[in-house]
Amino acid sequence: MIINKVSEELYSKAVGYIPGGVNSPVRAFRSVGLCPHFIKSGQGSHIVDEDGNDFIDYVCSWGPLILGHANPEVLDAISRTMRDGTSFGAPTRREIDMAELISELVPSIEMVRLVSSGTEATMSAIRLARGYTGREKIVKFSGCYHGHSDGLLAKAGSGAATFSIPDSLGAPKSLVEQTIVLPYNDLEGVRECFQSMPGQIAAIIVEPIAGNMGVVKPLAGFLEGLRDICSSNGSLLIFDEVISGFRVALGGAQELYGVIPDLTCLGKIIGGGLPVGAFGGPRKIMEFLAPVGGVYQAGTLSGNPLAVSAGLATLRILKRDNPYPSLEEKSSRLTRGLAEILSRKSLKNTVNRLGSLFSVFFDMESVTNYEEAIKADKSRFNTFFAKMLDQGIYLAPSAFEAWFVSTAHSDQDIDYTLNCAERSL
Ligand code: KE4
Repeated sequence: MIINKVSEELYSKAVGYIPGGVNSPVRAFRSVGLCPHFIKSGQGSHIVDEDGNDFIDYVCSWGPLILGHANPEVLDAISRTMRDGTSFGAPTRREIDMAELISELVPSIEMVRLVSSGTEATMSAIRLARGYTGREKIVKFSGCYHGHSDGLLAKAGSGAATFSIPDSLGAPKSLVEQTIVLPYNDLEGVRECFQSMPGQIAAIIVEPIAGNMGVVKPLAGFLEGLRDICSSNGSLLIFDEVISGFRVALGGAQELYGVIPDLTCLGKIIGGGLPVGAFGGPRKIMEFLAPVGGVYQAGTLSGNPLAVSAGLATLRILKRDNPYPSLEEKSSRLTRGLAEILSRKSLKNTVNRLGSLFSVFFDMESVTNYEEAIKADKSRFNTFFAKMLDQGIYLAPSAFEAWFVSTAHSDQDIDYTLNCAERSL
């Protein structure tokens, strides 16, 4: 039985100073109706909260920690860097190393601009696409979440979906009107949209593997179709690979599906747990950015030495060790086990997985878009979540998020998780 006493005390103090007691809404556990646990430390695949409860962690900071918590090589890179200072507001050698490595691992990225979050990356990529094409409209898909910039908070996934706030207060109507929201995996709908607005659409932004309505994979031909539609309409295809980048393959979803976007947005893993985002693409587009071109974008801590050293160390380890086959093996064993337990208990379910990224939908046979995802049995998820938490398994506190497996998750972790699922269901 998990004691949550200290966390409850901390939470009651936190809500006095921080809206909802958290610095990011989904952490508030509101969707699952529980008090959030204040985390004290993490090591490998485990986190420990302020009451001393130990959990196997499948949130992994919402994706960045593909190597697990406090990876020794990553910590070593940060500590070596910080001895020379933390930030200069000037170019550093390390930023070239990072740009070169990203470009090597994601060949469609000839040039890259580092920022401090995924939101900044997608917001800037959209502005760049508008500046490059001279057009204003953008297309996104319901259930996809691309961070919280005004124009992208239309039928967003993740926190917004969890709170079923399809559009956010405060996002100017004039701006959101420029955002067209279509159903994910509906290629015909995209075609019709472009036919109805010839020459007006600057870009499509898409999670090539959606991770913010639960995990939803592209149907065969969907990404290829988006590529063709953008190419024949002079619009840019933007892949938001903040989750999928370096997660599903070293080259991300674009390597896996062989579909090349015009711009790619990155985040999470490329910061190794510190704040880094990035967006990149061909030189002919990227050089529209200031100070070369007329699209302004900036950031005090963009390319921050500490954050870049953590990200560089992480990417170098992924390149050196190629953990993807073992991540695949561990994650498939976990999802097969979960599906088998659910089926044995004759609980209808579907598990959408790609590599070490997956989610479980209760009471659904298949989920290929947001409209289907929201039909999944949320209350059963919430009961499952609470019972797993009580046994020391820390899942994302929302049916609209993903499970993340790291290189630090052991076979024992997987076995124990399956035992807990057996008891929870
Ligand atoms: P950040 O600004 O939170 O670094 O990144 C925004 C973002 C952009 N694109 C995708 C595909 C994303 O998933 C995200 C952020 N993901 C959420 C949860 N899936 C972060 C968790 C949170 O909001 O606290």
